[in-house]
Amino acid sequence: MANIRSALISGGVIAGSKDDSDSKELPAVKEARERLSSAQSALDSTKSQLREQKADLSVDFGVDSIFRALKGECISRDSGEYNYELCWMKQTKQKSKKGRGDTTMGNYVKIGSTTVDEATSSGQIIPKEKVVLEFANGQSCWNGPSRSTKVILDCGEKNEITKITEDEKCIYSMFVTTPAVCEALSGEDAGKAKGAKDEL
Ligand code: MAN
Repeated sequence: MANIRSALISGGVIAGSKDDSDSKELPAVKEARERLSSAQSALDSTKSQLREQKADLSVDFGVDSIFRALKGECISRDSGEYNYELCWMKQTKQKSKKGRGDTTMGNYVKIGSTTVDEATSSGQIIPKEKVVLEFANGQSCWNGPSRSTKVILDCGEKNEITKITEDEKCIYSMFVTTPAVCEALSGEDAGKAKGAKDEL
């Protein structure tokens, strides 16, 4: 009797006992279980792609999505105690040179604008409108606000951080040049960028 049962189990006609159900289950059941598990992982991965794409659609990439191409790129500048990093459309960071770890200076929120006083070639100071990438809700400052950064953009041939200032405790300005804002600027600034290119 026992021999007949084990022949039926090994032939896949009946399932084994509870204890060995994993190894001895019917091939059709095993196959169905495998199909279910691979369909489940395909569903999970599609769901996570959907989540990522929904999040991406909610990001402000500017007129004509001009800043989309910069997403995922990072630039940095060595300044005083820290290396400062801008990961476009994502985060700004202060990285300790003494191995004290990184401090997030803000997560990307939106595009805005600000007015900056600028000297003309004749030395006259005039207010100029600049495109700003706003980063907020960074690491909280001891006895202060969450860190935030205004990334003030200017037309330039390279993506480059030119200056960082801490205007108030934990509130930073990062001055950055990029070709991404050249189109939006006046003839004078566009000429400046072209001049930079011609010098190469
Ligand atoms: C760190 C840096 C500074 C900041 C202080 C505030 O040292 O993030 O920029 O002013 O913390 O405690």
